[in-house]
Amino acid sequence: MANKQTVLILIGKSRNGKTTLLNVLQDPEHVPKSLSLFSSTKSIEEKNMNGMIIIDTPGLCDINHTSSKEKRLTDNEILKQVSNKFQEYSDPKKYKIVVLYIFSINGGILTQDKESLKKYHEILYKKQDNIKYSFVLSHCENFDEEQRNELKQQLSNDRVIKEYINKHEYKVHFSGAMNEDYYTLKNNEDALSFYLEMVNECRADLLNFMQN
Ligand SMILES: Nc1nc2c(ncn2[C@@H]2O[C@H](COP(=O)(O)OP(=O)(O)OP(=O)(O)O)[C@@H](O)[C@H]2O)c(=O)[nH]1
Ligand SMILES: [Mg+2]
Repeated sequence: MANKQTVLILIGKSRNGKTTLLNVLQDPEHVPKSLSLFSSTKSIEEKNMNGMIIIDTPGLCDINHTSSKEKRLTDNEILKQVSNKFQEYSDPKKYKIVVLYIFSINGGILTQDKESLKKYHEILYKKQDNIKYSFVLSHCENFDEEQRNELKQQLSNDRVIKEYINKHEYKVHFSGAMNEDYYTLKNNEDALSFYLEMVNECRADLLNFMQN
């Protein structure tokens, strides 16, 4: 797939860590904003990272909050826009597409995740040489390689997820991010360097998957 431009599409349920992953890919030491209740990405955003196009999308299944100035898109509107973006980059001579479905291990994998996955899969899945799919488990900065392998095993044991992995060849990757709290811990030197090492390991593994 040499000389083709890589297009990364980040999808998943709201608050699962799509935007954080984008930021960590750009800067491994990025510290995300602290947790909030509502979705923050309101529209599709496209970034260029060293020639790679990264498309961040609003998450599905968020609650509609009226206090926000910007109206939230409905799930169907989001799916439509993501599908249009996918079509825009679908020329296999020019692009290779990497679709990353983000799960958060923070709250576990929910029914909403599986429902969202099914909807995205319907509009984004094509068995084509220039398109790859992977799940990413976010919030993994405090898991070493062995623990991540254990998580991967757990994920592949799920009846629904197993189908995607075995039949449609979805891969499994991990991501993590630094956190404000990590910097305020006492005697935190070792913990800090451990978290950063894990963030970097996950990031390197993902970049390798995307670029090859
Ligand atoms: N520690 C840690 N926190 C994370 C990670 N990913 C996300 N977070 C936290 O979760 C919050 C929500 O993550 P976002 O990246 O905004 O999630 P999103 O999927 O872009 O959310 P929407 O745009 O609302 O759909 C962040 O502000 C962080 O506080 C991670 O890998 N590690
Ligand atoms: Mg976001």
